[in-house]
Amino acid sequence: MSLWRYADRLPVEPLVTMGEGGTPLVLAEHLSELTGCEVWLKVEGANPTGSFKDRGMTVAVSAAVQEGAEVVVCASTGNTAASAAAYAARAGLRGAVIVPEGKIATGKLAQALMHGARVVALRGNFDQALAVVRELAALHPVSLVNSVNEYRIEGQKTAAFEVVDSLGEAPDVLCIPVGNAGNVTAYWRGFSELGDSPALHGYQAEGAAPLVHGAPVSQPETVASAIRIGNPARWEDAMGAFTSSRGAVRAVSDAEILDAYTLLGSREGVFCEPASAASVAGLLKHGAEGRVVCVLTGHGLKDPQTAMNRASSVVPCEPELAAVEKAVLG
Ligand code: AN7
Repeated sequence: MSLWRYADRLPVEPLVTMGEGGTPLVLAEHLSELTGCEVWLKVEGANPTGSFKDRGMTVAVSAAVQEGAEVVVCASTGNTAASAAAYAARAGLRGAVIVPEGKIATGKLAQALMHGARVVALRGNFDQALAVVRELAALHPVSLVNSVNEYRIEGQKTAAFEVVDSLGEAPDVLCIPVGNAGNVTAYWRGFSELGDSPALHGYQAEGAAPLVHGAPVSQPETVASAIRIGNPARWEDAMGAFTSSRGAVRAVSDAEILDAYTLLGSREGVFCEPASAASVAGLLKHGAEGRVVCVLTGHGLKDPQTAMNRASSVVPCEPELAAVEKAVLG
């Protein structure tokens, strides 16, 4: 069932929707054994365009349509671009996405282009792209669908509702990757509306950890391209969420992220993108107690290159039984 089952807690009608939300919450047996916690994975890669962004985009684009917008724009590290492009296409609006040149994963570029969006490769990073689209939106009648848009947060808060509905109560801890900090803001809003919140444990990549250092990072770097963000737009909201929930924001290294990414694929059967694995990397590094939900924000198919760099190579084989026996069973 889609997130629109919570329509009474959302600010618009579902004008543009394709079954977003209602994603699986999967018990992670191997991770539970490793950590001594009861670990659950919220598999957000199961959304229509492969990430949690669709939760916010269905609400934001429904609002844009209601307001008579003709153009939808965003800055993006990949997932927002694909999601905005898809929902704009479905709504019959023009979509334009600004991405950091050479820094977004192949799958997302293909998606945004297939949905007919204008894809603009900015010679700069995400933070510069966001600053410039904010200026653009102040001057022109375009609908800005980054998470500075309140409708995005409203849609994304439904993930917290789903977690509580699945478990019967809030977990003790929720581990979540943090980039522009919209999602942790949304989970906090959702749990707050229910009056039952876990401790929110946010994780940033070491080379892109402004909230951990308490200062913007001018040249963020990480293998987790989705969270290569140096100056989060939802800074104050996110810090409020960590403090109020008695949680924390911490950093994990690229090596730790890639180890968690590999473990999720090979032991839990869940292929997420590197940024998503930051939540599990953080849990493994810093530990937790009780019942823990790790949010896996996006699908691994976004970024085949990182997967292929990481995984073992394919086995070449002649078309004969003996060769196949050796290749398969040897
Ligand atoms: C898979 O698409 O910022 O802290 O432009 O794609 O709410 O920003 C993506 C962010 C985590 C961080 N995991 O969420 C974008 C973009 C994945 C993501 C995040 C993103 P926020």
